[in-house]
Amino acid sequence: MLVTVEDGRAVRIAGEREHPFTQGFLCTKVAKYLERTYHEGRLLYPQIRVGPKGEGKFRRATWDEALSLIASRLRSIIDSDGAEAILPYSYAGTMGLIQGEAMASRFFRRIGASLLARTICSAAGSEALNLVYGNRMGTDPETIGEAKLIILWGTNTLTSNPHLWPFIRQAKEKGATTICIDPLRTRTAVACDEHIPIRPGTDAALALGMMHILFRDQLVNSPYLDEMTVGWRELRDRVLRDHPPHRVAETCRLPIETIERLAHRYATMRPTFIRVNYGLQRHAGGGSAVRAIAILPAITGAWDDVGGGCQLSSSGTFGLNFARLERRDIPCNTRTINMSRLGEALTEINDPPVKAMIVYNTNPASIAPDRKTVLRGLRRDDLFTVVLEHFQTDTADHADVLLPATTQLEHDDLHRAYGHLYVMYNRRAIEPLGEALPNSEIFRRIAAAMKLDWPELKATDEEMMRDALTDVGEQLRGITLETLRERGWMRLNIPSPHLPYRRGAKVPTPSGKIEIATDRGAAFGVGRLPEYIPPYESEERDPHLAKTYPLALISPPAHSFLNSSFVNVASLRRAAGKPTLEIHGDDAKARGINGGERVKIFNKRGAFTAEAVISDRVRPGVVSAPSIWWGKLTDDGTNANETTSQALTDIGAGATFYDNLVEVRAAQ
Ligand SMILES: Nc1nc2c(c(=O)[nH]1)N[C@H]1C(S)=C(S)[C@@H](COP(=O)(O)OP(=O)(O)OC[C@H]3O[C@@H](n4cnc5c(=O)[nH]c(N)nc54)[C@H](O)[C@@H]3O)O[C@H]1N2
Ligand SMILES: Nc1nc2c(c(=O)[nH]1)N[C@H]1C(S)=C(S)[C@@H](COP(=O)(O)OP(=O)(O)OC[C@H]3O[C@@H](n4cnc5c(=O)[nH]c(N)nc54)[C@H](O)[C@@H]3O)O[C@H]1N2
Ligand SMILES: [Mo]
Repeated sequence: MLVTVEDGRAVRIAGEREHPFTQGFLCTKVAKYLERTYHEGRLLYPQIRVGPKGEGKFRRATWDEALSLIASRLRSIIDSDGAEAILPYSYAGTMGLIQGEAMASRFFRRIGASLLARTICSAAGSEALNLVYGNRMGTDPETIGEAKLIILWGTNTLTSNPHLWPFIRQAKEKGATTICIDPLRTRTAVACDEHIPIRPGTDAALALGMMHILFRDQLVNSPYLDEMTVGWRELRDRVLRDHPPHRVAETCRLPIETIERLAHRYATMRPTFIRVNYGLQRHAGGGSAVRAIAILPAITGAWDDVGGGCQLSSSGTFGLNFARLERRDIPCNTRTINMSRLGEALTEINDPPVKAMIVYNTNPASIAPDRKTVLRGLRRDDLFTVVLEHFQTDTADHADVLLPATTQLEHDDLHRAYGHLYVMYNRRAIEPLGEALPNSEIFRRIAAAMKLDWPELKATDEEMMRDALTDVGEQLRGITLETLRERGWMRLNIPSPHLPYRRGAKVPTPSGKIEIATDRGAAFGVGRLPEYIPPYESEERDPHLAKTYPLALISPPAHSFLNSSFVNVASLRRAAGKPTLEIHGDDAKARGINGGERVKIFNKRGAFTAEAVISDRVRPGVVSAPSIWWGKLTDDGTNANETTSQALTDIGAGATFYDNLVEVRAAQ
């Protein structure tokens, strides 16, 4: 990202043309980052709550007053309930290493706070990759122009990963076939040659059915399987027995021919690339789905080809020293709270109850599942909440102390990626607005106000950057803070193209092979072999529920929002319009719903309202509510997370946002 500054003010923002992956363009949202940075709603000084929680009334305070209030409240909670009653809550507002879990982690470890399991986004898929491959690596995205078949599986690439698209376009121009597997006919599906509208939560069945066909028709790559994998014969016997195409067709609600054709194309075209993404793992069996899909390229040996294989995340390629950055050596034998069950943590846990929560880089009052319970927790009078933010979000409305944080233009940071192979330096472009401070500095000051005297709590941002780059693997050789600062970004020191699982490569699992059948499954909460695990909220598992609430609600990222970030940016909110619910004509007619009408979407957890859009972009039985709206910026103060559940995925204990049955009716 290139920022032009005139007289201390950022006046222009653009993509870096030289960057091999992002190629000079910014996504729809970040292109508006200046509008966001200079937004009239920016928090410019510390504030202390004056009205009831949730109302959002604050008075201005000095940093000294705010910090000493925080220090004394945390001290008294530690004295009365123990430090475990303090909960950090953070996620992906910034993905910078320094403004993420660096000083924050050191601080919380030193006081002995509860640990947070950061599961809300990618845990199921990441852990599934760790199970099969021992790490999170995949196809070098810059090579996929070479692919002849590209499967976009559970990803709305043009919305959520637009920088991959130029490479897909390259492949298309050279004649590649593109297939999108998604219950919704997204803009990505429309741009592909074929769209397979799978029933939500059934992708593992489809992948296992494809394997059945590959083994049945002897389309597998036995030399690759023998050399690079363990357990493939066991898998073969299982899929031949349990996953015949007719059964899979019924599970996935797809024609048998679609499954046969998909499998045959997958086996006979080369190179084949699967972009599997996070949408499909937000279901009960989400981890198992990623596990099964990730095994497909091992069965055909697609990993051997430049442009072949599969990519969920590249984050494991980086090998940064997180242990040193976060000081994981500081002993901290405290309990772990799963962030995807925040509602439960704030309303049910009692050993000890959560008495203080420090929120940074996240907006849980909008983005966490089972919002009604989350809000009930946030409104507890005996909960002390500190929020570090750019804006007065739904969460900030519940803060006792609200602290102004710097944006990416106003602080320095280091970044890795999860979809490409470059380390990046985030150089500060402008001075912090108002009295805003970087998260790292805020935690340093809280530690100082609490009179904590550990040297690692005084480390500068630069020292922490050096920690992340110290004692690192070969892939970071030559990548120093100095070279990064000078160049802005550097490719990891890995071969180009990077072929992580080409024949002959050592796979970082205990066996050194791709683990197709493995006893390690048990440690991940699953069996030796990948299986299909039906959604919690499905006919298979709960027929009564499926009758009462017959529609599967998906609440995917809206094109103009980044989770709940940018919802308050006027130009982007205008582009998003208003909260909508896409519903198939048959489902609308059965309920007497007309397009443009206000509808109520509900289940036993809660309800929200939206404007009905009748559309064949959704299949019958599926509805879609582009998200994630700030409740306070909607007509009735609600959003789709009123209906989502705190149930967890099979692998990784991740959130199951799209495993969510609802009913819809015209709102009064
Ligand atoms: N514009 C925009 N871009 C974003 C984000 C954003 O909010 N806005 N968020 C960022 C973040 S944090 C993340 S994690 C990524 C997420 O981006 P993706 O990994 O692409 O995940 P989602 O957008 O959640 O879902 C992608 C698609 O999966 C489909 N899907 C849902 N359930 C199923 C299923 O059971 N099977 C299949 N095959 N498909 C299913 C949805 O309909 C959706 O079209 O995007 C990042 N990029
Ligand atoms: N229904 C539904 N819910 C979902 C999802 C979905 O698809 N559907 N997606 C889920 C996914 S994939 C994710 S990743 C989560 C994301 O949820 P979050 O991690 O909460 O992400 P955002 O909603 O973008 O909120 C980030 C907040 O951090 C703030 N922020 C940004 N930079 C900084 C900084 O440097 N310092 C401080 N202090 N604050 C900063 C922003 O202003 C913003 O309010 O949401 C999940 N929730
Ligand atoms: Mo995410």
